Amino acid sequence: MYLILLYLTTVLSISLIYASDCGCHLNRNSQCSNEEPHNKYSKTFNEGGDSDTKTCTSFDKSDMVLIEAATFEMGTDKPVFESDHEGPARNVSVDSFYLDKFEVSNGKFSEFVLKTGYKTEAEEFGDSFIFEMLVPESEREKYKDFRAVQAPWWIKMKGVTWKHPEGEGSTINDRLDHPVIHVSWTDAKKYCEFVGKRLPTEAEWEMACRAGLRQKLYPWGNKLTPKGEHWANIWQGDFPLTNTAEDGYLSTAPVDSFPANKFGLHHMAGNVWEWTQDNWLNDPDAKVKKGGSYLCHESYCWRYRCAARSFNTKDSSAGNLGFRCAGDVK
Ligand SMILES: *[C@@H]1O[C@H](CO)[C@@H](O)[C@H](O)[C@H]1NC(C)=O
Ligand SMILES: [Ca+2]
Ligand SMILES: [Ca+2]
Repeated sequence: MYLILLYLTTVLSISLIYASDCGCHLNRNSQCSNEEPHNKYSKTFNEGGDSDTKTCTSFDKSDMVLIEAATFEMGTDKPVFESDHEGPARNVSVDSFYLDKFEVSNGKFSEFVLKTGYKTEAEEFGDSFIFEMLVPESEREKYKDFRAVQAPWWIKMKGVTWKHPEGEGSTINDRLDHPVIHVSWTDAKKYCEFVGKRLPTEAEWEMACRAGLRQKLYPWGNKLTPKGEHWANIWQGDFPLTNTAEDGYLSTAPVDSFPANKFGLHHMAGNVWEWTQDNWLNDPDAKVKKGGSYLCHESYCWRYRCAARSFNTKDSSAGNLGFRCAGDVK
């Protein structure tokens, strides 16, 4: 799937040239810069920096957990997808950091857009990738030839944005507590910087996913459905034909639903993929994403494991890809 996304979004991609600037300046709630936030309400927010993330410490820590510095075993010696470089298992040390308990919701992203006038990359491009089953019935015929070549269940649909996840006729009004989707890595980074935070590194994300457990598949252990219950929003049934939605959700679920892991974090596995700060194999235009999504099934995309990893180009967006933010302790 990601190869196709990569291909198509590369074809689509335009390069936005960003002036060097610190996102922290743009955080009206933060004390991390003494400088006047010169363009905090203006449309020029879009042109603000793409520089290295500056650290801030005065962000809102409610709905975040403090994760203590630790050494943990990252990756696995039993990789499911060799080409994803899931292995080998190795000890990695991570400093203390804060992490959002939840994926960033539509509601939170709306506040950000209201304050900044930020326009996402999907809004600039005019389209985004959507899973075929979620294309409104009335639009299916029109979009039948807009399929991704090797992953025909992905449709590149016009007018699909974070605000209109299934195109122009759709809204997020009834799912403000669901994760924001159709956001690129750059969009995610801008959001986190605006609230005085940053994207987590892959190591931070994976340590948080494992929540102190050693070499377990999932954020809670090795059993996918403990006591027969669904602990992650993924795909049940026969991918990509039938999703029984036995876990209650065909698409995204509220960010605070399903059990949290031991660190109090929701949806580290499933719901939506989450962007991390890291480059994929040293390619600065491709970024690591973690956790799998509501479209993942063991038969096809068994990537709702803590060790699993994948990537997209940083300007890609899709209906199953979101993010959460991290913050520095000092
Ligand atoms: C990580 O460190 C622990 C404790 O020193 C050790 O038992 C374990 O074998 C190490 N794991 C790897 C993969 O090197
Ligand atoms: Ca589901
Ligand atoms: Ca997730």
